[in-house]
Amino acid sequence: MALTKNPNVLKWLDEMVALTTPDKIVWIDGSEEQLNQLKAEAISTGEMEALNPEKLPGCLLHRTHPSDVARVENRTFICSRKQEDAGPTNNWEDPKVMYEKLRKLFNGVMKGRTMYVIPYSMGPIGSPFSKVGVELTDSIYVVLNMDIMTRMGVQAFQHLGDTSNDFVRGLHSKADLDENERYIVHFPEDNAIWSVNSGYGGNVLLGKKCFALRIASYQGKNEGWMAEHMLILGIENPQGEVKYITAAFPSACGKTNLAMLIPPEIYKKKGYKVWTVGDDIAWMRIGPDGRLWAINPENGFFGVAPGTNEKSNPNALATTRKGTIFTNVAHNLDDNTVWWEGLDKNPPKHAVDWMGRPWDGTTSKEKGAHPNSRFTAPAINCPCISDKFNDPQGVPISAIIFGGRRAKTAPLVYQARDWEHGVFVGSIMASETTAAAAGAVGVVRRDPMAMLPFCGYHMGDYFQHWLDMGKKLGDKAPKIFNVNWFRTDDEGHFIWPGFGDNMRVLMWILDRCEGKADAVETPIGFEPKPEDINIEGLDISIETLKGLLDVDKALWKEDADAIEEFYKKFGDKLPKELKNELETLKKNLD
Ligand code: GTP
Ligand code: SPV
Ligand code: MN
Repeated sequence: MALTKNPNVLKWLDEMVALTTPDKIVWIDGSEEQLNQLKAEAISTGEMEALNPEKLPGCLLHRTHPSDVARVENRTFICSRKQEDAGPTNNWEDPKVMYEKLRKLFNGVMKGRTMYVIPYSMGPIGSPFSKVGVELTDSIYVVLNMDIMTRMGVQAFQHLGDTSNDFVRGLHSKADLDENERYIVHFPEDNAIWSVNSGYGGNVLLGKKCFALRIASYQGKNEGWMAEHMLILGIENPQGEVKYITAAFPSACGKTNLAMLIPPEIYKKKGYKVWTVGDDIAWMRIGPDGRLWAINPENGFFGVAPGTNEKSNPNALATTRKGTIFTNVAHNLDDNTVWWEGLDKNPPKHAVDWMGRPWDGTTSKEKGAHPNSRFTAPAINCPCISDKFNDPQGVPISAIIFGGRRAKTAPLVYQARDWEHGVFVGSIMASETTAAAAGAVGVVRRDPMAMLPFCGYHMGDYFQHWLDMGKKLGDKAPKIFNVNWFRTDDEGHFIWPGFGDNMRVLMWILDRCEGKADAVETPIGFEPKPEDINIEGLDISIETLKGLLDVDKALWKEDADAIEEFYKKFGDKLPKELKNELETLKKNLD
């Protein structure tokens, strides 16, 4: 029975049913009973495996097709009516042409299958920030993941109401998982997303990157707010005051880890605490007080498994100990648990690797888990979840941090001189590519604001939107910083210890926001004096820290040339403010 009377939903559903011709339609109400049924069904067909009920209660294992393990940026499209509106950084096709192509792929695709109708809210139900989506899918895996990642079920239809047309229409089918016919397509002007021939998270959990970033960034530009690829965390001082920070790092560059960090002993014993609001996406609006406020539109964490362990990120690990779905990790057959590279030093002997093949972790040279294997874990499991996680108003942001993986060039931390310079700093972000997207790993590419694969419109207009938001925020704007945890020495080892110790850098950042810390002016912005980063208890010297903060002018001149080249892409859509900032950088370097 239909869970809504909303005629806009019903009409669209009729059209999609006529196109895909499922045998059966199941409305997802979000009840425990229904979810248990679906879990049992997925287990009975082998789509999912139930894990050890004592060690990992309520946890499931799933493997995607080996050719379907990451986002596919070359098959991801922004189909705005005008090509210019998608801009030079997105794949584009005329919506008419694309709909026609996709209709062929979706035609009758659900014959013999069930269509699940998933209503969901991005953001807390009832929050002015929140938005509703409906995803139609033929995958139980998608339903169970959406349950963790969003506020899913009948409450979302209640939030939408009986007449509103403001919901994102998502259509997904695994089809045959044919990678040559795989398409992840966004129609921003239609509020629609069509995804076909994939079963991997970022391509099929349509509330996440497709809606909450690509469609939402477009909505945000039109409606005067921001959708960003950012974590949100709170730092509580010993007096109990909490200051909030957002940070944009590209995929697999440390957002989940920073969002859940454990303070080093020196801060812990003074009474500092860190609270997680979000680990991947922030929706930000200007509040009644004129400050920038952020919510996390998600309800769970779709985190990178490899490297997650008791030392690097104990909070993330604890979050995954119940009610979690593991995708493409190794299956330990001895005790029916999961394993991945970097979990511990005891890989299982009797195991199955991420491709489903028998695997002996004590002898095999191959990896047991895929480098982009993931956990889908409920946010409420997180030991450091913020008490503002469900707050409909979100949290006020004091600082915005950009960062990426740079072996050289970018120093440990620097501060932008002002908002306009900060937008420049975000726009010139570059990072080495990771396994989160299909393609070469370790290649440096420009990834403005970590949004290169996620901006749903022309990147030049996106820069302008950032500048416009800054004008509205005026002197209430958050301060902007850039960090790099990934500088390496001549042997390729990371110099900075990273993880929990990143808090030492955050403390300087907060002190700067409160006007409590000094800085030195460099050609690229303000940097801490080395003695203003607390390295007590670390075995790195002040000399090493100086090295980490060093601005190599020759490298930066090369970078300035590369930025100039990159900027050419945007033609007259490049805001003049950014052109001026580049000129200033060049002058400063001379
Ligand atoms: P997405 O979910 O893809 O958006 O990734 P993310 O930005 O949340 O990255 P995540 O925190 O999952 O980290 C990805 C990888 O970076 C993991 O292998 C981590 O171990 C590693 N990493 C995270 N923080 C640090 C750090 O401070 N230093 C070093 N050296 N590695 C880090
Ligand atoms: C990312 O790639 O940035 C992720 C994982 O957070 S995905 O959902 O696949 O986009
Ligand atoms: Mn991400």
